Amino acid sequence: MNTGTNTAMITTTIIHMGMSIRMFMKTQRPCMHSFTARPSGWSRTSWPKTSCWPNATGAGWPAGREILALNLVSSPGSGKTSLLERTIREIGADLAIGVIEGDQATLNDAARIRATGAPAIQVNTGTGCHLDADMLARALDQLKPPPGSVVMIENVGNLVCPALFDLGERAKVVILSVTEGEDKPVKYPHMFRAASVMLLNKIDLLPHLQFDVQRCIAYAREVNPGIRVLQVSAQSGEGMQAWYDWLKAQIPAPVAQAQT
Ligand SMILES: Nc1nc2c(ncn2[C@@H]2O[C@H](COP(=O)(O)OP(=O)(O)OP(=O)(O)O)[C@@H](O)[C@H]2O)c(=O)[nH]1
Ligand SMILES: [Mg+2]
Repeated sequence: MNTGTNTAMITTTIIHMGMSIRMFMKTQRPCMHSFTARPSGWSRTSWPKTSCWPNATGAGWPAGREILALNLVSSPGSGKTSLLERTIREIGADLAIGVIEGDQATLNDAARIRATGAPAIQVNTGTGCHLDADMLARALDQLKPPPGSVVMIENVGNLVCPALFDLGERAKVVILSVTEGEDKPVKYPHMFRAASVMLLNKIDLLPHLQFDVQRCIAYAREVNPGIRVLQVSAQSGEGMQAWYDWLKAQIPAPVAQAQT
């Protein structure tokens, strides 16, 4: 084989390698992010003049900027957006709440939140199955939550990978609805272990289901003995006061006092 042939072979190999790497990068690209919507509605709540928010446990944007961020995680359809809609309608006058909505596609959930008067940014993850810190940082740049506000992050509906990503939130709140079966905490232990609170939603449906609430709670405590469990219905409003009490308790005293 002469030098010319060798050079041609090497060149062809390099071109193929380049194509393969590009193909790999394309197929491995985790998410297509698209950020939509203009936040509005922050002005309806008065803001504390001082901000004394302590650092959240997760290092990140929200903690550094004195924002209380909660990461709402669950399987699809457990009622995350319904819970947020009711929460904003019922206590949105006391707490400044902004929302970041994560879904693979559509602007539906951000539109539902905006209909309550709260600001919302929709993040579409394309093929991605969770929000990550980069997506969150970009969404926060658009949301521009003021110091002392609450940012609710509705993660992509999925009980697996959102458990593994720290978004700088104060806490993960896992929502499990009674239509999903009581064994979910032991089947998806990482999610229930990562969460500080489990909201057992759709309890208005219990009379129609074979769902053992006590067994479900025992399963949750088996994987996470410290998990707090609140039984709620985002539809009827039953049990929601306990959720509001927990939420307000996450707000440090100086800021809470400044808001009154
Ligand atoms: N009966 C009953 N239905 C509820 C309750 N909460 C939510 N739903 C219904 O459950 C369905 C899904 O609610 P969503 O709030 O869209 O659930 P989600 O978790 O935001 O869904 P994704 O964003 O798609 O993951 C809707 O039809 C709601 O009306 C509840 O407490 N009781
Ligand atoms: Mg939703």
